[in-house]
Amino acid sequence: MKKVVYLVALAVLFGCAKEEKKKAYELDLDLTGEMMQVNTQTVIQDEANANNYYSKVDSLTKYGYGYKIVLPDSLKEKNLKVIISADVKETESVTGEFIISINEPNMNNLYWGNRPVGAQVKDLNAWKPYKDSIIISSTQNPKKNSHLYIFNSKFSGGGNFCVDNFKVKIIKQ
Ligand SMILES: [Ca+2]
Repeated sequence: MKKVVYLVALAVLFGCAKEEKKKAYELDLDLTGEMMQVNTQTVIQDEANANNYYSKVDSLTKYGYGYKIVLPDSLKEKNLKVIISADVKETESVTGEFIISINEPNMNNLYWGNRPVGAQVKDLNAWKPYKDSIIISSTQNPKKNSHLYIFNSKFSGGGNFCVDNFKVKIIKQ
């Protein structure tokens, strides 16, 4: 039976303008004691709505907004299902993706996975709801000092990859 052990669904790109701005620009803001925001420099104000903020990257910026999560021991050596949901928009090429990795403090990769949004999103210049998941096996999630990183990226192609309302849920299988 699946058991939801860890809900880190964050609406950090939601909310009122004042609150959003504060959160968006406080680097490494530790929201729960167990997670931080990463790549907050990619968060910009929405041209169409001054109350809204979202993450925008191109193939030069590469690394977009996301989360660094301290993996508790209770989740190590377990199969984890990581569920990602967001609103996404591509402007020229649908090459954006979500990256999921587990890293030791020296950034040695214990796990690396990706989910290209092109599998679901075909249209350009329109915000689309996106949801996908990835399974990390227990062997890829060893009992070591580690963090789980989840962020968006664009490594190739023209234009911008935009992400809003980025939420993550981790389920122990
Ligand atoms: Ca937003």
